[in-house]
Amino acid sequence: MAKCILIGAPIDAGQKRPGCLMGPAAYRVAGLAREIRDLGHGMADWGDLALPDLREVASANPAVHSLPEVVGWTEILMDRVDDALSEGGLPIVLGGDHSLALGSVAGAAAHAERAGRPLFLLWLDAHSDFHTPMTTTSGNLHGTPVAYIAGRGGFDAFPPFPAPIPADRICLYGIRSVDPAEHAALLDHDIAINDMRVLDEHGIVAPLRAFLDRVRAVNGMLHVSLDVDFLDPSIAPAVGTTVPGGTTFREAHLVMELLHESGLVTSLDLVELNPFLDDRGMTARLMVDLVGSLMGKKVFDRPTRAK
Ligand code: HAR
Ligand code: MN
Ligand code: MN
Ligand code: MN
Repeated sequence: MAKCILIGAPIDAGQKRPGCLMGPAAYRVAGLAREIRDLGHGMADWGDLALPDLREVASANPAVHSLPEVVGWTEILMDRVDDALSEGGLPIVLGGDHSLALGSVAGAAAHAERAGRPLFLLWLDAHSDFHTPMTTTSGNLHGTPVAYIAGRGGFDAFPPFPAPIPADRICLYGIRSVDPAEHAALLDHDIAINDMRVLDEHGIVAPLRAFLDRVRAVNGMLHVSLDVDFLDPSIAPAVGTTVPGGTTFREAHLVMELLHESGLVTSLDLVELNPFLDDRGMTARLMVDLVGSLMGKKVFDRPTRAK
């Protein structure tokens, strides 16, 4: 059984549409803690983090906004996720926009380095989030975490990433929106890109199994970053950056069930939920259900037969 630790990260600063800061509250209202407890896991809620005093940091790219805020969140999340892992917990970071992954994955990386274990990243998202603060044209830093995690340059204002994750330990899953600058940079990196074209052809299972096998082979730690827009907008409308053609209800649950069965997940982000855009809480509830599947909820629990 896992010891889950909820860490609220009410971050809006990584993009321009207000509302993501209500995400942690929506997950609590939708019953996330109860869902996890009812499955028999340990559960602690560390509450919502507060933004520390801001340092003045300058951006060389005038499009970038809210840089001091995002740097501040990165620093505090890095510390708290590392703390949660050091206590033997499974941190679940409740966003907040996807810029929170700059800090959560940095914290997981710091811990993995001390533990002497390789860290892998599964990025469940419509977007590749592979901009640097120098290449983004929207200036929205939620579009940059994968580049930071992979050790790309241009993040001078941020704490140095503890141990950049080699490209072959990163798996982008479900993507269907990539900007030209991201596309060019991805061609230079050996990141597994399972865009929807690949998933349509091979199905949702095989590419994920292949990645999980690689994690298991080296006793890796696995951080999963789940962006609401991984899901099709018809079932998950509460996100500012909807992209048609996302994963279905059943595909998303299957991904979570496979992750549970793997036993490999060591930390998790739930990002980009904007409750202001939701339809009677349906997206928040679906995200809670998906966490249920990730934590072992099954329709029918087959007892293992004695041989
Ligand atoms: N690539 C676009 C940009 O940089 C959109 C990024 C949207 N990112 C998220 N997270 N919603 O995946 O502005
Ligand atoms: Mn600490
Ligand atoms: Mn994202
Ligand atoms: Mn996205």
